[in-house]
Amino acid sequence: MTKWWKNAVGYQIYPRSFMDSNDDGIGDLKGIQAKLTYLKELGIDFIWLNPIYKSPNVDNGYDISDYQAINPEFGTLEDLKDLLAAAHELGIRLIMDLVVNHTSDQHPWFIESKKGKDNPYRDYYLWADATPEKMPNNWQSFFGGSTWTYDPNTKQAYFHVFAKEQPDLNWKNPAMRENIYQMIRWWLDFGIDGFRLDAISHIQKEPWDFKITSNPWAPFMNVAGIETYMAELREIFRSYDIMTVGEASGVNSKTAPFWTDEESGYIDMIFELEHQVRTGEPGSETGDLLGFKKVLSRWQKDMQPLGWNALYTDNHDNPRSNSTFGNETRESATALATAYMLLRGTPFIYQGQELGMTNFPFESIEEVNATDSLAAYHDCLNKGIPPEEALRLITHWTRDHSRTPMHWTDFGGFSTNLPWMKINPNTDKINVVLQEADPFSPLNYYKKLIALRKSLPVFLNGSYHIELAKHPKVWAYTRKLDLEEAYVLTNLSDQPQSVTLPNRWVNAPAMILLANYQDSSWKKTMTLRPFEAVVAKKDA
Ligand code: ISL
Ligand code: CA
Repeated sequence: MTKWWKNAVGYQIYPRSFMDSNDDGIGDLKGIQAKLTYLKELGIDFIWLNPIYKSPNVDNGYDISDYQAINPEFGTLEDLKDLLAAAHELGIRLIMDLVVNHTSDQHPWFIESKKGKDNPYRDYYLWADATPEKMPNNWQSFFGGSTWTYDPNTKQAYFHVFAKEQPDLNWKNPAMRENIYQMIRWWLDFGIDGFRLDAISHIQKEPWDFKITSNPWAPFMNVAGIETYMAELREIFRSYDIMTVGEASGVNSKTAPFWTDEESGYIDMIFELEHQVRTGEPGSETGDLLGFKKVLSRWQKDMQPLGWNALYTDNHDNPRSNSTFGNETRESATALATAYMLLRGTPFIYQGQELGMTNFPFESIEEVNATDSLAAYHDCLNKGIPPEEALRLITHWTRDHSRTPMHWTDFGGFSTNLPWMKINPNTDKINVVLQEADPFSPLNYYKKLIALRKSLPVFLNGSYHIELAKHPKVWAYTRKLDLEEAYVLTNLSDQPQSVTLPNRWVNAPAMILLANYQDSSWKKTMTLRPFEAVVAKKDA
């Protein structure tokens, strides 16, 4: 039987920026509940919520101080129960972020751990002898600076791959693991439908004397030995009817089928992180569309038939794809959607992507929130870079672009109060109210695209073949299942592109199923207009 999540479309909600129900400028659980019918009409089958747990918010909820409590800014456990029930009522499932590579430094385990070398929680984290001048090794963290922070009380340093307020848990410790497993079961018994596993490929580390050669992240990226922990997690996951998607950088397209094999894999699907390929100088890079096509094609090929992909263009860690890969038009928003949503895998839509929301025009460092961007800004200043240039450099590709509030109306409609982050001024042109009324809006196109994806088995189970593989601007592919064949043709550039369609696409009559221009044709040779997308099927 086909697992429910294979034919499902997911929607990622960044709770802080989705909908505010109590006018404090911060999105919350009741706000999400109020918008469930919007998601239902879009065709969404499940929601992934970014972390809503108790947190000091150094990394916006990815620093958890209590796994089993809700951050009061978002509401209560009761509110979550209500949301879950209301979602289930509509046939929408809900998965939560599972952040177990690290906790907050305010988590009771770490507060205990810090107290002394013989504290029972000492080994819940990773400590090693150090001096203020000399850390145990020279590894660098993802957010900049050493992976170590010195603690003068015990003359040791603790390890963190992200911010210093996010100490890494020690997965070698069975007692720690048992606590984490209990927490996971508690949530699954609560009734949620699965997890997105945050930074899961980092839970195993190389020995501290490991020497970095080229890849600075090698010492904590999919390191051998992780299999033991993943297998233990699999045991828990397999005893529930849930879905799991892992953010697993370092698990490459060759090993990912093993991770996601339906019979023996650890998790159901993987978010690869390779396709966010950039081109250009720092501070003015754009997305590399050819790189995007190449990476995703390789994953499609390597993941069939055993593995399963999680498909996405946007998320809370990247700028808006309609700005980095597109040209901020409805055509680019819909062409990108067509290109990735008909691939083999489970598609995710990040809030606002369905409207073609764009990057934010940052004008001041006060508008920047992301921990890593702020650290990078201060780094620039320390290097003597003038503040204006530093702001340009760090806001060009900051993840804050995707974290501005959702555009419900021409003035935002997110909150009646000042929102925690500024609303993009183009909400007057890009918003739900306008797009619901416009039959050709990205929102209405997404609805058709989702319905199309679900209507034909070829999009669920069909194999993937790339066509016109060498074309620098056009991504064309076939999905094939028995006698059924679907063709996806997208011009991923802002210039017209001439193409000669492969013979197999034109030998038999074809029927256009969907297009983002109103008068698209299907001929052996044709010129695609900027960001034109056409989906057709063999008419047999
Ligand atoms: O491995 C990486 C780069 O090759 C990193 O991208 C890393 O896997 C990623 O940054 C992890 O992101 C997730 O965990 C972070 C959090 O800040 C992000 O928002 C989250 O998506 C720490 O919990
Ligand atoms: Ca609120």
